Amino acid sequence: MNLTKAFLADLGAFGALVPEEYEGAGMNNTQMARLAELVGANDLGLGVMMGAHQSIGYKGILLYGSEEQKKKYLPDLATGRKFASFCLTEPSSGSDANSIRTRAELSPDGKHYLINGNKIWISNGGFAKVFTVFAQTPVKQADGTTKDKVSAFIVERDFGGVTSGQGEKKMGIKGSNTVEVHFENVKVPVENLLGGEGNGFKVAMNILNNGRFGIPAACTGAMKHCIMKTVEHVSSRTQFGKKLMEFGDVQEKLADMIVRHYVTESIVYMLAGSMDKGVTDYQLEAAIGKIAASDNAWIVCDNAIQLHGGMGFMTETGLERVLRDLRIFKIFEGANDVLRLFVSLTGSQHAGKHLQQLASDIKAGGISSLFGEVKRRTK
Ligand code: MYA
Repeated sequence: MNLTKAFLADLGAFGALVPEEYEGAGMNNTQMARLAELVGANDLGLGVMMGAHQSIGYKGILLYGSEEQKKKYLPDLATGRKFASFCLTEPSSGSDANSIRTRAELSPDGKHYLINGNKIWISNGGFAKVFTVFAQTPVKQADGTTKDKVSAFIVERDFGGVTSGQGEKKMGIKGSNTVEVHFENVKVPVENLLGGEGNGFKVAMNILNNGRFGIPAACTGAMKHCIMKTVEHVSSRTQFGKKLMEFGDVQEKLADMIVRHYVTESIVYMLAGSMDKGVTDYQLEAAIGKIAASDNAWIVCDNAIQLHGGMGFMTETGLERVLRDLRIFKIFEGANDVLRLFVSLTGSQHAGKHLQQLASDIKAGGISSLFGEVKRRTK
């Protein structure tokens, strides 16, 4: 792993999106998607390690960091001299990200926060030196009361009080390190607040939105790998006197795999391309892409195993590992079930706001507003 890290660091693969002025590779999202695709085709566990570092681990610094924060942290992170982790999930807070219990209390002199809490399933958490940590902070409201709100912090292991648990035993992505991370009276300077006090939930959501195209890109690579292996197999294996590829059922399965790959690849590059063009409202597309990619990749890999027959079940063929690695992609970075709800609720929220406006227009302007709306919709 150390050799691989050094090789990838040399290529600039740990700082794909980081501008060159901070020692990054200065790629755009489309180029980063290509990188994720290549990595995903070869080793999804390595992809998770790279993604946890740059797609979410230090993405907050890139998106919300002050100039000082960027200068201080990005060069070490972009070059792989240091690694980063994203610390949101807790024992009692997975999909319900807003309910975290980790707390950050401001010191009486206002110079630092004291962070206490426990995070679980943290990718890279065993060796990361820099953590993006989400914690509840008491925030003064306009009416003078105080309310707990999530804030984001850049925490260094060297601040003291940061400990990591043993590597978790997992079904797949075994090459990626997954641990608990504990914060005990960690003294964090106020300068390390990220994105402003009380804005942490939005910071977390936007980091996730922004990094989410990495999963479809990695899944696209994995699907391509499965398809290529399957094509090789069905065009060389003979049964009942015919090549497997001559059987209609085999052709049908292969066509379905290719369709799923093409659809996912198209979503990846439409999303990454829109982001490169400066589109900022991509949260729905990112969620849809993540759902579609992880579901499609699972089906494609399963079909690849099926078309390989007994060989597909053998470790030596390498597909069972891809299937095990892919399973987590339906769960992490937003469980598909929750993201489906997010897609449908965001859609209805938009319609709801529009209808609310119409209702107040009718109250103010009478029934003619309703006729106007009916006419507009009929058109
Ligand atoms: S990291 C952990 C991942 N965790 C999650 O993804 C948590 C999932 N939960 C959520 O996303 C939220 O809690 C949900 C909302 C969506 C359930 N964008 O009342 P609300 C706004 C922008 O609906 P809740 C990991 O797994 C909303 O509009 N805004 O909230 C590691 C509202 O705003 P306003 C959003 O019911 C994986 C406000 O927030 C979004 O509490 C390693 C409250 O909304 C959004 N998305 O919950 C990955 N959602 O108040 C490695 C909500 O203004 C990958 N809001 O109306 C590797 C890939 C390979 C890469 C290879 C690279 C080389």
